[in-house]
Amino acid sequence: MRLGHVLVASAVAVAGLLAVPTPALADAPCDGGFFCAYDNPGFQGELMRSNEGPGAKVNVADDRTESGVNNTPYVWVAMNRRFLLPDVPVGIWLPGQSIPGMGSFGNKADHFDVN
Ligand SMILES: [Ca+2]
Ligand SMILES: [Ca+2]
Repeated sequence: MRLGHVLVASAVAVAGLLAVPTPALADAPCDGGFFCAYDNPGFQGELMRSNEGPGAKVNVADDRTESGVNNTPYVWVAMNRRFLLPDVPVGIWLPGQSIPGMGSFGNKADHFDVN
């Protein structure tokens, strides 16, 4: 019985650790009206900031983006360039959305399409 309680408590603790909330926009280091891309998870190491609008293709250092903040009213799509194949999306940011880590899609984007 006692062991059961310990196991339940451990499971709850692990679940709490996994449920990492997206930081509030006010905490993200990206100015209002801009999209910012970062070299590392957690919005560290800014690679690019832009306030381009719909239709723009915004360049970023190849294969480095791992997090981003979208403080624009537009949709930003991270695109990976492929040899002899169409570009493929590796991340999408809705207006106002922050993504603290792209996981296995990180370190692939070569430019962003703004929609
Ligand atoms: Ca990186
Ligand atoms: Ca790439």
